[in-house]
Amino acid sequence: MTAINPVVDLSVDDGVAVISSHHEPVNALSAIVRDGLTAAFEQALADPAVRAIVLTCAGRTFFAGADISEFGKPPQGASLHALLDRIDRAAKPVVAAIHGTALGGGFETALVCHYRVALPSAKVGLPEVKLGLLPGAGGTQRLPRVVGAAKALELMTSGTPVGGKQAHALGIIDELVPEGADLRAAGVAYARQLLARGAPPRRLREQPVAGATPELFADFRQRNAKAFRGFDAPEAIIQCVEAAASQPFDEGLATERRLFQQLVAGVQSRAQRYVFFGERAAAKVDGLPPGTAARPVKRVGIVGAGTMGGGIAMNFLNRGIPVTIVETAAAALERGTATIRRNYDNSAARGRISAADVAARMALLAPGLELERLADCDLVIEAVYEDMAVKTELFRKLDAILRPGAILATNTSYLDVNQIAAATGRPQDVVGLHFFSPANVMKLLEVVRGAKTAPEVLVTAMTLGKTIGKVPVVSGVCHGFIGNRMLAQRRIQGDALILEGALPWDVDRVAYDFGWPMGPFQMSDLAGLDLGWSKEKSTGATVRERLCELDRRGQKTGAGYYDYDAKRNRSRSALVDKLILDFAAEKGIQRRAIDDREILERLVYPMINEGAKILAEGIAQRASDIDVVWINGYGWPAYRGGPMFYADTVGAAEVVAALERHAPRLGEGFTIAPLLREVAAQGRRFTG
Ligand code: T1G
Repeated sequence: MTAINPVVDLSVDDGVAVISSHHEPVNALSAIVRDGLTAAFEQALADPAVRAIVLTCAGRTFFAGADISEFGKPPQGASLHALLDRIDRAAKPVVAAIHGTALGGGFETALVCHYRVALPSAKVGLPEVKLGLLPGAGGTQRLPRVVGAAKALELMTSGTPVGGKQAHALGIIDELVPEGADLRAAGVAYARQLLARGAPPRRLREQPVAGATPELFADFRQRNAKAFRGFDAPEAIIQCVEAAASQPFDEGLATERRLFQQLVAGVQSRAQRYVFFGERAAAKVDGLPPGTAARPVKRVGIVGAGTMGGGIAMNFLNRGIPVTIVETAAAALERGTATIRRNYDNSAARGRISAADVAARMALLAPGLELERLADCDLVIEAVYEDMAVKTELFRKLDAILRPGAILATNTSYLDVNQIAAATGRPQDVVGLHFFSPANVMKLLEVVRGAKTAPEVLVTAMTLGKTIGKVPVVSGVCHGFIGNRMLAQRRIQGDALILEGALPWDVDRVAYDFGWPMGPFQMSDLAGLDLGWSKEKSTGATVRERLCELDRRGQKTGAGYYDYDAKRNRSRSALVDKLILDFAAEKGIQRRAIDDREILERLVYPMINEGAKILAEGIAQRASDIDVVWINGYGWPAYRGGPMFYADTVGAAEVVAALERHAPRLGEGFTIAPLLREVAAQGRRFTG
């Protein structure tokens, strides 16, 4: 074994060379790896004793892609393109031996190798689209030549990897190596078989692209128009596959490179790369003693089997963690468990899970009517009615029932977690776990750190959040935590704008065009206008109250700010437009023409301002946490990076200037955050 450099080794044994990379943590194709591989291949290809080469990686995974942290910086080290071209044209067969996650440039490296073997547990994929990029090392030209145009389009525009077995079935992997077997040895054995039968290097560049018809591309664009809306990368990928089908291989490669360069230099990819690292940074909790260990969580308890409680329970059942769910009334309990069952049956009907999975998950669910059933739980999450008295009473009871060391969590979306914790004798074991509806789908989990929450309780919450497939983000205690506190600013401005001269349709159109899946008024109709509203206490003080009094409570009543047909398609309501004009007149508001720019600035900039306050107060650990919250919990378009990244895109000075311009209309008590002024004055950025 020769160490070519600190991260790449080369060994030769009886005619077969093994080139192996060991670059923690994921064998990213960083400059040092490319340098090592380039030198190793030169050596192996020049060595007459070598007749075949195996490329493999040590550690937890085959190459997980290009080194994302190198993008946007001056190029260093050997070129990946030159290396891959060298492997492609090699006169000796090269076998890739794959385990873990061969992604992006890592999978492209495997595709340029002439043969591929893998463990069934391996995953291969091209997730570049999630970084606002396209596979820029030949993937858009080689993958269609293996799986056909249609499948290649699907894999590259979704960015979703496929498992070893499916990759084998698709013809990507030539041989599956039994799980647990020595992959390196299996790779060498496969190379020897190739030599034994005199198999030549097999180059994908020589294969045709199957199934590439103009209809396919037109249909694909049309079918995905909604999903791809606003993103630049998907269209570029489609153009690359079209080039793969219509141009000679090297011209297709040139098309790929040109489009890649455009994307990598653009703000969208910069935003989405920032989000990639932001999501990883969010997992890190500042100020914890090093080596703080998580407590084991073998059984979870849920109090409340309503929409949130049921959704929360599914997250744990999906991961094989037993759940005891408790309700006060049998009917509510039956309704809750039936909803969970129905959700699973729907997933099975769509082929997402099997009937056996449904049975296994339901078998882990233990419904109950007494809190005492929770005594053996390691973690209990309450999802009961949002009322402080109800929550503190419940925590007092749980405190008496649960064993020492158990964690008590509240799913409140805005109440004071410290006050809830103070209702127990163990505030150090209390934490907020704020899930987002639908809780079994939404990725975001706000982990609310109370004043007395113990370090290991926080670590347990963060670790568990990742285990159940969430993006956990730490928030301090304040009204509405990070997300809802900023959302309130957008709601205030939306409500003001429709009185001053705009209408819900206009505000929602601007928000939609900005990239949100829907605007604030359509979202309110979806959530229900009567959240927190009571008929008895209603006084018609707001447009929203008046709509509820008219039984226009949102989609669920077929009418809210908009009218809805049976298919829930929305349309403008002349009645609502008139109600708003009358309401404004009643309040003596002189309506005026409001342009889209003002609407957008007043929806977004007060949120950024609130984000700056949240940062200054230490409620959020870092600006990227705020952005990760908004992208994973509130539909902020990923290609805009999040509110704080967007502030840096338009410039903090521009945000301050616009807020000063709109100040007379931003409402009483609105103040510009000192941190925002400071960042603007110093020409700094929030997001580094
Ligand atoms: N580059 C740089 N750092 C990376 C990295 C990468 N490709 N992948 C992971 N890391 C870091 C990550 O920041 C974290 O660091 C640590 O590794 C562990 O990651 C030319 C253009 C592989 C499935 O998009 O999806 O190739 O926080 O916490 O949950 O066409 O990482 O510890 O300091 O995520 O076990 C394409 C990205 C690149 C794959 C492992 N590749 N990575 O997940 O660990 S673009 C990707 C992942 C490209 C070519 C193009 C995941 C993972 P730290 P982790 P994990």
